[in-house]
Amino acid sequence: MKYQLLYLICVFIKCYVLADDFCYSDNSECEQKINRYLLYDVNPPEGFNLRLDVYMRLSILAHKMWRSSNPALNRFKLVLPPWSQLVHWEYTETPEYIPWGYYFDLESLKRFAPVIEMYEFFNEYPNKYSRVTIDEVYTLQHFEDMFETGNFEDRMELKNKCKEDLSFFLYSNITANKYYCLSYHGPATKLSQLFLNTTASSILINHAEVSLHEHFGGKVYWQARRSLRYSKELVDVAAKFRKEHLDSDDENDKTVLPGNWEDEKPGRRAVGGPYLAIHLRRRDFLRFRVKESPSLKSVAEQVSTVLIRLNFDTVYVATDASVKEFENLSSLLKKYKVKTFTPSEAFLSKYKDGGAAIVDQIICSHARYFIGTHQSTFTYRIEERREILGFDERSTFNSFCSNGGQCPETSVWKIVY
Ligand code: GFB
Repeated sequence: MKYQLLYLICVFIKCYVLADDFCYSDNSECEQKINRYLLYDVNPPEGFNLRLDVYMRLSILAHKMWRSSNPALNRFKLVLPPWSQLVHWEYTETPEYIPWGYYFDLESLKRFAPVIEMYEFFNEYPNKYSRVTIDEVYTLQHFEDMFETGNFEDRMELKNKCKEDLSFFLYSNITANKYYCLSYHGPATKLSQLFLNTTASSILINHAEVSLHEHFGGKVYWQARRSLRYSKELVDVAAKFRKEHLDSDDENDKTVLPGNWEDEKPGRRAVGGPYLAIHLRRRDFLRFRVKESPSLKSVAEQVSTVLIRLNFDTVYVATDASVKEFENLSSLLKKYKVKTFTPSEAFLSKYKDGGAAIVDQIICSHARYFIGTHQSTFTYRIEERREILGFDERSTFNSFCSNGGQCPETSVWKIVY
């Protein structure tokens, strides 16, 4: 009797497993099985805000495929690579995988493109003994001859060998069936051509930063950017700081946005809080951009000039400078109120450096006037958010001048609806 029962259980399990391999049109669980997954990874040394730009390129690809009537394309989900071991952030030996939901409002992202977190992918995707096998991996690389020949036309070509060793993610439980090296020049949206003639259900694009924007600064770019809203928790932390230290809130500053980015309307009504905000990039910028980086004395002079012009006495400083440098700057500005966000230990243990960076960016984006660091993607993301909030562009696109008084020409990327 005991054995008969065991046999019946085995037959039931076998039938269940077999049935699971077939798709019935009215079976939604089954529908999930024919999902396709697009994963991507970025060159390890790239920083947080360039990675966000790469996300936008890939999310535009995912958005366009999602809207396509082609069944080979419209079932792709874009898998968000967790935040881990970024070179500019403090990190532990054992990788920590911070999900996007800690930093961004996933519901908002999902209104633009069908994105999922990596842990959701692990739950959905078939795996054996917790090992995931990705069907196809494409490692992108630049064409070697591009600069010699001056051929900047869109093109792609499979190569026998990659220029670098193949590596992807920091996961030890991910392997792949097929690896390809792909010399590539063109927008990320053209990658969809690769997905038409394959039945692979999971595809990883490695070195996704090689792919470009289709229309940088165009309407779809801005939709992707507008959907990339920060998480409510981080917005709340920044709002509390603004209220308590900067006398700033959305009602008075005229920076209230609708709950859904799709309902945002063009307009330049934002006034901003009564403070000047600066983003002062130091660390590696001091080493690699020696001539362009102003001394602290010069920064203090430039800040003071603007504060006098605005008739303000408060400056908010967002910076990656050392504590010593920050103290020096504060003492040079001792006539004024110098404010900065210092995260608590509890905050840092949950959100790490990335959370502190976002809070700084939010606070800078609400100031009446902003000065950033030329060619820092950290500054770009602040400028974009100020465009979304509806500031006069003259209060946004300003960069620090160098010691010699040379002031960089700040590119103005106005919002397009
Ligand atoms: O975002 P990010 O790559 O922009 O800056 P760039 C690197 C990191 O520095 C950020 C920290 O992720 C932050 O952790 N950081 C910079 C800041 N400024 C601030 C700030 O004001 N507040 C806080 N809390 N953190 C690129 C690099 O940096 O510059 C590239 O990604 C390269 O690797 C290039 O080094 C020269 O565009 O400024």
